[in-house]
Amino acid sequence: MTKIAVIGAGPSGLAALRAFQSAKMKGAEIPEIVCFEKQSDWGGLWNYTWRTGVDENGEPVHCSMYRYLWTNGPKEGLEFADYSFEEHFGKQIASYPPRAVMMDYIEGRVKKANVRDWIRFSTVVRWVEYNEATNDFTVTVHDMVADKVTKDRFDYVICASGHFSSPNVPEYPGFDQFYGRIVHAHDFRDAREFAGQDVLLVGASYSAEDIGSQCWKYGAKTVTTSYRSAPMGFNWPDNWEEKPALERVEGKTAFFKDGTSKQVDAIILCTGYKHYFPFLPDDLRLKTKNRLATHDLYKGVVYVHNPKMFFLGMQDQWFTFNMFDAQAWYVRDIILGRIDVPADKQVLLDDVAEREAREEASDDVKYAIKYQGAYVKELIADTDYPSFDVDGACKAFFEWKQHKIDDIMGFRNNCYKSLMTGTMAPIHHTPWKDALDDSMEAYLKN
Ligand code: FAD
Ligand code: NA7
Repeated sequence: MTKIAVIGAGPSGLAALRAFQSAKMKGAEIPEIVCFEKQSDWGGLWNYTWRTGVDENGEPVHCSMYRYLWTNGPKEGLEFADYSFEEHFGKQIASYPPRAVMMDYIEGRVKKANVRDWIRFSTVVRWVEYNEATNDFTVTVHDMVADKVTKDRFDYVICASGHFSSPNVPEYPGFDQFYGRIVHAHDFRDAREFAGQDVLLVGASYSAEDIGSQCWKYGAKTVTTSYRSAPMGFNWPDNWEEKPALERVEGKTAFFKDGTSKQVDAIILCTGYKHYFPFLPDDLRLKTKNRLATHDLYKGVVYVHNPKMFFLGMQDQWFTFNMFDAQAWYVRDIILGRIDVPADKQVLLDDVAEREAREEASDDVKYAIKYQGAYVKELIADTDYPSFDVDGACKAFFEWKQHKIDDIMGFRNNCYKSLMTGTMAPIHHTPWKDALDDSMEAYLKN
């Protein structure tokens, strides 16, 4: 029997399990699937832990999420096409759910699909090897509970190990002498730690914006963000300042490229993440930047140097859950023999080159959103994943972008219409900046 190894039970890996389970429900014969997950539970980044550094097994902690995290885009853009928020919660809910609400939603679909038994939890994938002679893979895993290392053979490998977990950590002159805490966003957990402090965040993307906003909301004295390329440029609160690139620190003083300086108590490096696959050898390891057209992936999922190896969710993300689904359904159909991958490697390489060139044709944000929307549509068209109004999702993203420009501390007070059920989300009962309780119970009181 054909065997498939899935690496990771985050939203992408779970999408793969759900894709096969849905084919089985419709009468298809499906391969044997074994999903390896190094954490003791599913949900990937959404599975919050207070831990930083290493986990209970001495493995790098996967979680990069923090307390009080609410989705940074409207939930209507990420909703599963086969499992709506309304189906899960029994009613429509507001548009920017906190992490715990999202985790419940992610779990709801896979509990319903009954695929938990397919997953081996607390099991770290240590190494994957391609066997030329037998055209299959040997996967070496470490079961942390039994403390046993075992090897098994698989016909296909689907890598869904995420790419926002291994921090990119630059060093600046003076860091080794700084009189305070220096932490990467990956290890940031509770904004209350910085209450009353002058906080400096290095970086100008989602983490800097949202962690800065958390610090502001939970009582930081001032927030300073420093950009390398371009400022975020929002209309920040009075105690928030944007500075150009950090150059060095001395004691508690941070010096910036424009010659200015500022006393800060703590530095949070919001400098992004690395695609990091310590379990993959040179011939299978994806090497790509965080971009919309990943390098070396035909249709964004098939590894061009070995088309029996797949990657899910490796793109930079406007679309998330429903894009991972589109990818998972597409990969499933390749494995089930419903979709052909061209045998000529040059065709695969040309596909990648075309995607890269098209991405690079414009750096306009709307273009990028439409680009990824077109990708989602392209994949969905070839499978039985329920089609949905992808253009409507793009429109929601455009509105979200405008809401942020209008009011960066208030954009989460807006609501959107579900593209899956057509129902309008209610306005949340409390403005985001005043809603200090991020529990599911508090959020669902609408
Ligand atoms: P992950 O969620 O990273 O899951 C990968 C899984 O693989 C993990 O469970 C991990 O333990 C497992 N794994 C890794 N290595 C191994 C190994 N060697 N062996 C076994 N298992 C392994 N998206 C949104 O849609 N909305 C948001 O608001 C949002 N906010 C975010 C906030 C932060 C701080 C971050 C970092 C990301 C955010 N995202 C958000 C994007 C996020 O990438 C996706 O929502 C989603 O979690 C990606 O799913 P994934 O399965 O691809 O990866
Ligand atoms: P991103 O979106 O990859 O952004 C990384 C930011 O860090 C970006 O502004 C970079 O600036 C900056 N950066 C990277 N390296 C450096 C160095 N060496 N010095 C200064 N600045 C640097 O990562 P995020 O963590 O913000 O977001 C990742 C995901 O988490 C995202 O999908 C969200 O949903 C949550 P650049 O623009 O390259 O000059």
